[in-house]
Amino acid sequence: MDEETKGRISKLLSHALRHVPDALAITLDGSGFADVDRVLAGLATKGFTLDADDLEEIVATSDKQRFALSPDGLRIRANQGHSVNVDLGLAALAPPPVLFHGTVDRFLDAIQSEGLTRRGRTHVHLSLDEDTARNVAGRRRGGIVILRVRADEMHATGYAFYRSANGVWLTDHVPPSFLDVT
Ligand code: HQG
Repeated sequence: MDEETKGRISKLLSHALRHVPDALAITLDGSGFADVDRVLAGLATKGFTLDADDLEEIVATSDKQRFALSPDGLRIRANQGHSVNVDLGLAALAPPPVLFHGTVDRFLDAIQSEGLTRRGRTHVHLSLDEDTARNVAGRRRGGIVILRVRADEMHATGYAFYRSANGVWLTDHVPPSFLDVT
């Protein structure tokens, strides 16, 4: 399978497993998993004929490790990024002292007044390093702004943090008092 095809399938999977399961005629269980057989059938209706081994390869080679298979290989889910309400079962963890969030200048006034909000996803997404944050912001139009999140102070104040299976840090809300523009 060529890289372009893999990329297109990966986009369809992200969309269905994070936001619109109906797009592939699949259902997600409470922890976000869909049956691999149903996912393959859904992809076939979009013109992508692949088998479970091909899907496993897409999961294994995904640049951001966006997906995970269940240990028995029969189910698949997105590791993060959901807007549909799923419980990924992540344990609350102490975060590193500082995390980063990449955004663009047109959002800055709103962020400085209300903080980082979930904006339709189940969590605010934070990056471990500045380069990753810059890449996230780079997908948007506008001047890139990198925000530094004083995660250790937030955690000490009682805010919960989670780390997804692909290393994205998640929290519910970052109030403006814990943010610095770099
Ligand atoms: C902004 C990638 C106005 C926020 C990465 C962002 C990530 C506000 C946008 C994943 C705001 C939300 C998520 C406020 C936040 N007022 N704007 N109060 N608070 N914003 O896409 O973090 O490549 O939901 O700065 O790995 O950009 O898809 O979040 O610009 O984990 O696998 O509102 O996307 O993953 O945008 O990116 P998103 P995000 P994938």
